[in-house]
Amino acid sequence: MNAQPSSHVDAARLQRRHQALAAIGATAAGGVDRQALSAGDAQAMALLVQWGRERNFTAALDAVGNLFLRRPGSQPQQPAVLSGSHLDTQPGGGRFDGSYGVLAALEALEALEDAGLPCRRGIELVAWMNEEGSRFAPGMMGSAVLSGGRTLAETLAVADAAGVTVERALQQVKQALPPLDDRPFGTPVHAYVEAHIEQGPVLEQVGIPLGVVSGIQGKHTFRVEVRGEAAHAGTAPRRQRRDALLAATAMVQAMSAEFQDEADLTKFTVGRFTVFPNAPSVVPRQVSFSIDLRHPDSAVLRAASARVAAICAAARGPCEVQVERLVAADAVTFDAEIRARIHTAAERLGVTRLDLPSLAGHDAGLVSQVAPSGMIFIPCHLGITHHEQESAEMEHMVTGARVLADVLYGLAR
Ligand code: HGY
Ligand code: MN
Ligand code: MN
Repeated sequence: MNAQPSSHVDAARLQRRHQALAAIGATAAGGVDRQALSAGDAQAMALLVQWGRERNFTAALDAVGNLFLRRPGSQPQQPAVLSGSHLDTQPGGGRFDGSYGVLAALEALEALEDAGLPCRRGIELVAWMNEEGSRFAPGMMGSAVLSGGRTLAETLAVADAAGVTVERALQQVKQALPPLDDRPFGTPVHAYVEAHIEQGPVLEQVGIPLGVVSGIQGKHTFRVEVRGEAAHAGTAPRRQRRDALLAATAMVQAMSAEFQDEADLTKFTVGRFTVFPNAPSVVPRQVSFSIDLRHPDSAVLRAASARVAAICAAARGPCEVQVERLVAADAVTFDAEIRARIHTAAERLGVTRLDLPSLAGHDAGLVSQVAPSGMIFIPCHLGITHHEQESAEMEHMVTGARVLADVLYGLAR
C-alpha cells in the first residue's frame, strides 16, 4: 500500500494544541467563551498563524475574516483542497465544537509534512469567520460570503448588541494579527472536508468511532420585533395596555404548539428574548426575539417557515409585530464521491463507521454550493454540546484526524 499521512498523525501534538486552544477564553466551568471577532477569537487566530508559520504554511485572510493556512502544492494553478471549521464559540460553549475540525485539519497538514508527501494541489486549512452567530447574527457568515450566499457589504454592516459592526471588530482582530496575505473571493476550491464532533448521541450509543455525514438538515432563522407601549405597572388599566411581553409569549406558545410533530423532527427554538425597558414596574413596550427552526426535509421546513409570520400576527393582540427572516438554508446532501472517499480511507485504516445526517448546522453546508463537500463526525459524550460540559475522547479525535489526513491526501496528491 502507498504511504499515507495517517501514520504520521501525532496524538500528543493534537492534544497539546487542543489544550492550548481551549485555554483561550476558558470558562470556570471547563468550557470556552470565544465569540466571533472577540479578543479571544483574535488570539486563537494568531496562535493558528504561529503554528502554521512553524511549518512554513502561508497564512492569508479574506475580506470577511476567514483565515487560511496553505500547504502549497507542486501545481499552484490547480484549485486547492480545503479543510477546517471554526474557532468561535457560543457564549458558554465547549472545547470541541469548531476547534476540533480546525485542529484535525492542522494535524493532517503536519502529518503530510512529517511523512514528506508532496501533493499536486495545495491544501488549505480554513477557520471560518463567525460560524456560531451568537455575537453577530446570523451565523456562518464567513462561509456564506465565500460561497456567494451573502454580500460582503451587508455582512460587514451587521452590528452586535453593543453596536460594534463586523467591519470594526474585524479591524481590531487584524491589529492583533501579524500582516497576512489577502485571499481573494472567487478563488476556486477543488473540494472541502470538515471534521466535527457529532453534537448528538448516536455514535457513542452504537459504539462506532466515525460518522460519514450524509447531509445537514435545513435551518431557517428569524428576528421578531413586537411593539406595544410602555405604561405604569400600578396605574395602567388592563384594557388599555399594549404589553409587548404578553404578546410575544403568546406568539412563542402558539408556534411551539403548532410546530410539534409526533416524530420530533421539527425543531423550534427561541434562544434569545430581549425585553425593553426591562424594568419591574413598567409594562414592556418592546420585545425582540429570535427563532431557530429546523427540519431534515426542506419542503416541510419551508411550509413551517411560511407560517411563522401569520402565527405571530394572529397572536399579537393589541401590539404590532414585524417578522424578518435572516436565514433560509435548505437541507443539504453531501457529495457522493467525498463520502465514498471517507469510507475508503476509513476502511483502509480498519475504522468502523456509520452514515448519519447532521442535525446541527455547519459551514460545509454552504461550501457545498461551490465545491464538492463532505464531513467526518467523531463521537461526543451524551451529545452534550453548546454547553461547557461538551467532551470527546482523545482516541476518537486521533481517529478522525487520521481518516481526514488520508482523505485530504487522496484529493490533493
Ligand atoms: O447552529 C448550529 O447548528 C451550529 O452549531 N452553528
Ligand atoms: Mn460547529
Ligand atoms: Mn456550534
